[in-house]
Amino acid sequence: MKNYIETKSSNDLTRKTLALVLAGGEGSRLKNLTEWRAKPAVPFGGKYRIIDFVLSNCVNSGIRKIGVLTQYKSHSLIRHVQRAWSFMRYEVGEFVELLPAQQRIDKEWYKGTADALYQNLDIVRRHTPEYVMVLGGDHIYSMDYSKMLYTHAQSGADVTIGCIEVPRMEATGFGVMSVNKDFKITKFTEKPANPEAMPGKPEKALASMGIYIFSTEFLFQKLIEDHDNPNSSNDFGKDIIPSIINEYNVQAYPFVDDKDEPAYWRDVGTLESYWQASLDLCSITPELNLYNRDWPIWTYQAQMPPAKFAFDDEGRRGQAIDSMISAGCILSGAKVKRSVISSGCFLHSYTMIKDSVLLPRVEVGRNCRIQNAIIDKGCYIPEGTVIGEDPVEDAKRFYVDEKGLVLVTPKMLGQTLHFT
Ligand code: ADQ
Ligand code: ADP
Repeated sequence: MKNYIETKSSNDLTRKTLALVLAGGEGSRLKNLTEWRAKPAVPFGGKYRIIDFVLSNCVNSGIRKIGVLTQYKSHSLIRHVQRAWSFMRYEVGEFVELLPAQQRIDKEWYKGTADALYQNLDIVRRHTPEYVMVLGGDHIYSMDYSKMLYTHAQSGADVTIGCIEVPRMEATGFGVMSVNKDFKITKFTEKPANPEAMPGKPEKALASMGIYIFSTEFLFQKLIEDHDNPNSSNDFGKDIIPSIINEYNVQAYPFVDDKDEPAYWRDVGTLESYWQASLDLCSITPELNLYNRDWPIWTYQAQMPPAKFAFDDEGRRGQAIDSMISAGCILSGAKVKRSVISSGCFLHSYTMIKDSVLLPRVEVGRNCRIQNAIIDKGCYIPEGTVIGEDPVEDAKRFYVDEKGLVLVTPKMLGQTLHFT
C-alpha cells in the first residue's frame, strides 16, 4: 500500500473516485420547509441550495464524477442540479449525474441509503471507480475530501468514515463511534439514546458525519450481502456500518481545521439549526467563509440586478447591518438586522426585520415587524404584519417551535404556491 501511495498523487486518487450524494431524505424535522421539496433543495445562504455545499466540496476537492441519488419530492432538486451543475463536461470525464429512484431492480423505491446504492450498482460499476465516496446531501460545511481520500488510501482501510466532535447530547441524532489510538473504529452505535462520551471529554461525543469512503470491491460485496439479508433495513448507519466494525478495518477521519479544532459542520436538520446556521453567516467573522475565493460555492442563479437601498417617502434610509442582502433585493426605507435576505426580496417602507431568514422572492409590505422568523420562498407578507413578538398569536396562523422561532409559508398565509 505504501509504494502505491508514493507513486500516486492525490490527483490520481480523486480522479479514480466516484462520489455518490444521497439526496433522497425527507427532512421532516424542517416541518413545512420540506412540504414541497427535498431537504437538499432547501434554499440556504441567500442564493444557494443546501446541496450546493457538498457538490462544491466535491468539485473543489478534485472529485468530478458525481452521482446524485434522489427520491422524495425531487422536482425542485432535480431542476436545480440540472441548471446549476451542467457546466461539468462529460467529454473530459466530469459529470453530475442524477440517479432518481426508478424501480430498476424491483417494484420498490429506495428503502434505506444502502438500498439506494444497491439499486444503482450497475451504473456505479460502469464508471469503474477505485473508490466510492458516499456523501449526505444535507450538510453545510467546506471540506477538502482529497485529504480524507489520501488518508483512506494510506491506511489501507476498507472504509473510512468522516467524524466530528459534537456536544454529547446532540449526538443522539447521529451515529456515534469510539476509536482506538490509531483512529480505528472499535464501536459504532446509530442514534444512541445516551451517547458515549469521548475519553477525557465528558461533554463530547464523536459523531459520524454520514460520509464514507469505500474501496469499491468491498462496497459491492457489502451491498450485495446487505440486500440478501432479510433482517436488514438496508441503511448505512443502521445496518452496514455497525455490522462491519469488528471484522474489518474501519477508520475514522476527524474533520478538523488548521488549528486541529473541530471544523465548521452543521446538519441543518431542524428549523432551529437551519436558522442558526443561516445567522452564523451574518457574524463578523463567520466560521464558514463564503467569501473564500479558493473554495467557491457554486450554484444556479437567475440574472438579477445588484441589491438596492432606497429612501422611503419620509427620507428614511433602507439599511442593513450584520446581514446578507442578495441580488435582486430592494430595501426601500426598511431596516434589516442580523438577517439573511435571499435573492429577489422586496422590503417596503417602515418595515423592520431582525434575526430572520427570508428565502427568495419574499415581499414584505409597509409597517411590518418581523423577528426570529423563517419566511418561505415567495411569501407576500401583508402591510402591518407583526411576527415573532407573541408566540400565542403567531401559533394561530404559523408554525412556532418550542423556542418561539416562527416559520411562515405561502400556504399558512392563504397564498398560492408559486415557487419551490
Ligand atoms: P441520518 O442523516 O439520520 O444519519 P438518513 O436519514 O439515512 O440518515 O440520511 C442520510 C442521507 O441520505 C441524507 O442526505 C438523506 O437526504 C439521504 N437519504 C435518506 N434516505 C434516502 C433514500 N432512500 N434515498 C436516497 N437518499 C436518501 C446519517 C448516518 C449517521 C450520521 C448522520 C450525519 O446514518 O450515522 O451521524 O447521517 O448527519
Ligand atoms: P415603499 O412602499 O416601500 O415606499 P415603493 O414601491 O414606493 O416602496 O418603492 C420605493 C423605492 O424602491 C422606489 O423609489 C425605488 O427607488 C425603488 N424601486 C421600487 N421598484 C423598483 C424597481 N422595479 N426597480 C428599481 N427600483 C425600484
